[in-house]
Amino acid sequence: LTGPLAGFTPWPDDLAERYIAEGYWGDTVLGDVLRGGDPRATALVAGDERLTYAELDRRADRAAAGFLRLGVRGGDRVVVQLPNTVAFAVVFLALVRIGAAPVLALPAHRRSEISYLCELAEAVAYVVPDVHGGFDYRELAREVVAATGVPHVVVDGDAAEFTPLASLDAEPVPYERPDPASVGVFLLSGGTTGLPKLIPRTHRDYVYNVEASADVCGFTDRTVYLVVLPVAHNFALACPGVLGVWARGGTVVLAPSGSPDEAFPLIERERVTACAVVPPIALLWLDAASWSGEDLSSLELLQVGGAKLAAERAAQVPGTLGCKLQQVFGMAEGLLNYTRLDDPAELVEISQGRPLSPADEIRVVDSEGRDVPPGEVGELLTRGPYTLRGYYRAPEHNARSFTPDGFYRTGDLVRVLPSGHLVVEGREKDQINRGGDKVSAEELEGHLLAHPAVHDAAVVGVPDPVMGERTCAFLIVRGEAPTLREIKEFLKERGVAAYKFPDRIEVTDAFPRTPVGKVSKRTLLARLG
Ligand code: J2J
Repeated sequence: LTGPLAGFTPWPDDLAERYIAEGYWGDTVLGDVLRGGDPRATALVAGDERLTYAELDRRADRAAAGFLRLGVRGGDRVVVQLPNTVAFAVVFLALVRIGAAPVLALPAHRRSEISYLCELAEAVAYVVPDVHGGFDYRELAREVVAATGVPHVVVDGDAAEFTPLASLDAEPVPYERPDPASVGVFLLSGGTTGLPKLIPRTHRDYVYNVEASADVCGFTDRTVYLVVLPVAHNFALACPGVLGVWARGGTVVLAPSGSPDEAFPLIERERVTACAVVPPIALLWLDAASWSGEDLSSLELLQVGGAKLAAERAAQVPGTLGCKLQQVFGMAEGLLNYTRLDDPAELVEISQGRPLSPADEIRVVDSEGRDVPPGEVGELLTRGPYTLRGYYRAPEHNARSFTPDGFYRTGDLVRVLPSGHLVVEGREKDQINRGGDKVSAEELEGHLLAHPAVHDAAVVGVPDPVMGERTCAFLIVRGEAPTLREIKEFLKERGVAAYKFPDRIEVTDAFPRTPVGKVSKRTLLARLG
């Protein structure tokens, strides 16, 4: 295969036919999701800006014309690194409408991640804010252009030498509607390898993901959804997220962060009904609710996912925040598990939900790939109408990440309750889940090994009451040991996103090994006591 579909692994024909015949996949494309909304209703609130459905629709069509004029075409990839702003909404919709796939980077990513994404995706453009969170993205863009030669940089705000996003606001032109079977958007994988992976999501599988999620979560045109996680993350974007709200005609309110002093006033002012958070934010909210003066009574649903929420804390949510809790165990690769709105309280507290779709196939297997007896812990494998069949342009990694019959190996250890709900019991993959942010141990070890004083490195997740886990790097050094501060400075220089920095380093003489000679991270972790 060449062209836009090269590197994308399609579903086998027989399954694709079944997903169509059974109504999971339709003809709707991502750019259509908000077309059903009442044109006068509010689609988006961000700061002082409020856009109706008609206004957002028009802004998207105008930007689509601007991107076409810039030379962006259907089938192209564009790396989008925008925070929770109107620009994200407009750029995302514009690109998916013309069939150019946004590659959704997080605001925290830096030169190392962005350069790699631009190269892997052969991006024709890179979209950034001017300055956000005290960081100048135009400087990052200069480095990325120097490293990759990405042809266009589009800047929301003061563009300096680059293309202002405002200049793409053009008279709408007709454009070709993308094929629903084509890749609509690329999401980033949490990653377990040296380099991040891209997840191709087709229009039809992602639209199904959005629609089915909106149904399970009871979203309607009355829904007012607060975005506190990065909108570029699958959870906040599509589970049901921003796209799910638009599909039902509700209102999206963008918050800059999940901090109670920013989120709570917005909940009160906009009468927010639903929100998705990671466990550390849920814990902050549980603490802050008792002393904050804001009226949170509009809140009906708090979705918590990305990392495991302790059952004791889960049990406090309804009483303390006055809303329903929904646990969400999801992944950008596809499979979503939700507790249901009418599940008994106990299931909502102790489980991470059950699969979204009747067509989701689940297996729980031992290390030899055999199904474990019902109720026992094993690795979760899955395939279904919205779970990827391969990472983008990663044949070797795909050979390991999927079974021969197309099940995705999640690397998560789960057990299945009689009700079909899953309980996440741990992880087999070499990844740290730092409050929902995923850090690939191998990727971080690779960066650490580049430090002149580091002879060898092994990265582990250390249990933490707030973050779930924090990152500890065990180092074997030559000469004088670097300090944590020096290591962070070094990683910053290398252009690594700050959430991947170790929280702690431990210098050691040798790594314990498993019988097959791999570094025993379990033993390393146990050394911390
Ligand atoms: C334990 N581990 C969890 C949970 C995710 C909704 C919600 C989350 C994500 C997400 C997402 C967990 N308990 N409740 O995309 O749409 C860990 C698992 C999983 C990995 C996926 C969504 N919820 N996890 O977190 O792609 O290890 O997606 O495989 O970032 O997060 O990470 P990510």
